[in-house]
Amino acid sequence: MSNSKSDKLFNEAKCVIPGGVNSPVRACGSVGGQPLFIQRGDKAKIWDVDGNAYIDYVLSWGPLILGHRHPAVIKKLEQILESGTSFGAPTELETILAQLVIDRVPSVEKIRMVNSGTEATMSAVRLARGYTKRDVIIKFDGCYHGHADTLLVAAGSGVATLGIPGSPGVPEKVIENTLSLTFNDVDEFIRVMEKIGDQVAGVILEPVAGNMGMVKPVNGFLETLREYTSKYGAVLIFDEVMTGFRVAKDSAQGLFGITPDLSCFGKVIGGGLPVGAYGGQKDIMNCIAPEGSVYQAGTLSGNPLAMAAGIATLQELENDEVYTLLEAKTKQFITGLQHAADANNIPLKTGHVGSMAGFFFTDADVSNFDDAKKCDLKRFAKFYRGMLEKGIYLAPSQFEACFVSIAHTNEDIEKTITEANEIMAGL
Ligand code: HOZ
Repeated sequence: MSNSKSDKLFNEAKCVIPGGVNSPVRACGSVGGQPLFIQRGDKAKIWDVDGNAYIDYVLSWGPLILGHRHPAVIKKLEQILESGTSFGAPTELETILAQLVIDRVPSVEKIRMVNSGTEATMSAVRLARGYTKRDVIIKFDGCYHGHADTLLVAAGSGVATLGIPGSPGVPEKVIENTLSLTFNDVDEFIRVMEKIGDQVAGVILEPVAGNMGMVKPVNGFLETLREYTSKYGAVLIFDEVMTGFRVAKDSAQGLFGITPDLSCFGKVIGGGLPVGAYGGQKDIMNCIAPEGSVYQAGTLSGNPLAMAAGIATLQELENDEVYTLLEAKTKQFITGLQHAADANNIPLKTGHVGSMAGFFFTDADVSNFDDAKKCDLKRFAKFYRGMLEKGIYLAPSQFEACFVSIAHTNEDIEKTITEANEIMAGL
């Protein structure tokens, strides 16, 4: 039992917060540790309450693509703070952020701001159902779309980390219209669509899965989803909460050249403040109240501080060179990890898309949730703990992705690889 301030704060938190955390993976249960309580962050580093520094590859689970406390974000926040924190009435900031998204992502003609990725996907599913007047939603095993009842089926992220199939409290009746298929299984998808395609309201997926670890779409998978949803009049929903403005300036849909009907965003578009959004073609988006009758609302939706952080972040990402730089840094990080594993005869599969990366302790290819579950989770936990001791902060679950920011320096990444080499040697 350590005497660290983090452990003391965790024990206090457990008395008043379930599990001591406000989101389950943070409890670090699956990697056999206790959470660090964080005091501050700057650029690519965070410091815990005991004064230890860590190079951060979690970046608040993705939003901080510019690193911690980027001057442009802080300046914009300070400027907006002068005028107030929330009005529950429209401000120009909402239109500015909406326009920034629309300018970059051609499939989005109109967009509605909400407060989290969960709200975005939940609302997009409702919209797809309202628009098509159908009920069935198809998702994919290991994709996580937040914790709304309809989508909490064979989900990744925390649910996968805890090893539970779903959640008590989600009535069977509520999910009887949710079908979860195998990610990257083109034939299975075609078979299902040919059978029930005319009942399907929407097909939702993470175009690059990031909540079963990082898993890329195989050639033809996204194309087939597009073809068959169009054929049967179902709405194709890309959950770009994680990939949006991270894997490319025009997000995963731009990178892979697929145009979804609806897209969900979060993380990067909030620049570290709580934001979600869903958008798409005008004829679908116009079904939302008050223009249409599909209802969705929120007291803090479009909050000025959140809009400001998002605007500052997207403006910093305007230049294409930023993405080239992010990609180069991420490649350096992930190939370094691969070399460290190879040098120590540790089977490891690594990959990255833009500045989103992932690794699995296995010698087999990982293309779906079943593959991800078969990887060596014990080895992951040992690696995670070793890296943490060396000052490298990774997500405390194999079923999450790693993120790199523009603030990660060559020295940060070199240090990470050196430490990885040492830890791999002892695995
Ligand atoms: N499970 C989410 C990321 N994939 C959020 C985790 C957290 O915020 O603790």
